Amino acid sequence: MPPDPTATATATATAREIVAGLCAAQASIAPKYFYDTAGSALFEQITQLPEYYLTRTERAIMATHADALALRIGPGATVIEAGAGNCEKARTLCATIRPRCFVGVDIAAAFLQQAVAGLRREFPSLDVRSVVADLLDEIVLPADLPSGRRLVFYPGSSIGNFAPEAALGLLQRLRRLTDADGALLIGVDLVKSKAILEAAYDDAAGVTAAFNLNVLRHINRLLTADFDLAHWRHRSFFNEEQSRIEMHLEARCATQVSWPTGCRNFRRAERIHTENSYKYRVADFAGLLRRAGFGRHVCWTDAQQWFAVFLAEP
Ligand code: AVI
Repeated sequence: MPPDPTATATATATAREIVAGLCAAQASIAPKYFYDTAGSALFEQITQLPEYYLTRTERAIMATHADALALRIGPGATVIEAGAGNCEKARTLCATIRPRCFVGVDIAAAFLQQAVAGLRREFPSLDVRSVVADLLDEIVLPADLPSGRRLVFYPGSSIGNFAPEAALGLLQRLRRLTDADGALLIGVDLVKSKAILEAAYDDAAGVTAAFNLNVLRHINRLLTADFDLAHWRHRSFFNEEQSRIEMHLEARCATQVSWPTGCRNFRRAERIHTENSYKYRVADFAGLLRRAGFGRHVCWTDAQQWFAVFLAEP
């Protein structure tokens, strides 16, 4: 079979983007490359770790305020989940607000198809759709979505993986998905003690370390590169000035990585920046929502004020 020109162009653009990151003075790998099959499974494990309070705290907040949410949204809405992943959180939300239609949006096509198929089986009367899209681009919804209220759902504090200006851009894109009387339901991790934050990103069982290191395996496949995982260690810390957890891979020794068109040498202790996870104060995130065009919101938090769920409306 002749090579598919679109797939070849995408692979070339991906390789170019990865090489640019590796060759920059401060080397970096974009966090989207964490999520190959192994990385997605490791992330699932992270969400169940005792140190990773985010997922269970968000779930508890949503359970506490389920009735208020159902009352505010009403039945028969269209739920649009950005970064739907395995649609696990959508299950609980759909059981709570009983929407007419669900649209899962994610960049990982195969994973998404599988997840929406599961949702269809569980909610046979729900009109379930899927849209394969990168949240960095404008999201184009199916033209034939039912009329009625739209609820855009962006859980898990994934907004924290964008720098504040990029987060604003994404919130503006999500605002464009809601219609005049639509709403956004979004989970946001809050600033808290350094010790709690740092433990959440460097757990005792080493799952976050395995998740971080796995990105090199994925890059080896995408770029036909030869990262030796034994030469790298997981590093993470809370950068208070920037209000973000930073994840890096640090060279244990002087090492070289090569790929078909080039190579880079790393000194011992040199780092590759792999992720930022911004932590917000409630007032600062509320300000971001206002700038994105959401004029009103309610904010629900847990008793410790570790995590916030905002329901924002234009
Ligand atoms: C997906 N995202 C919200 C996670 C976070 O907490 O920033 C990714 C993650 N990285 C390490 N642990 C979890």
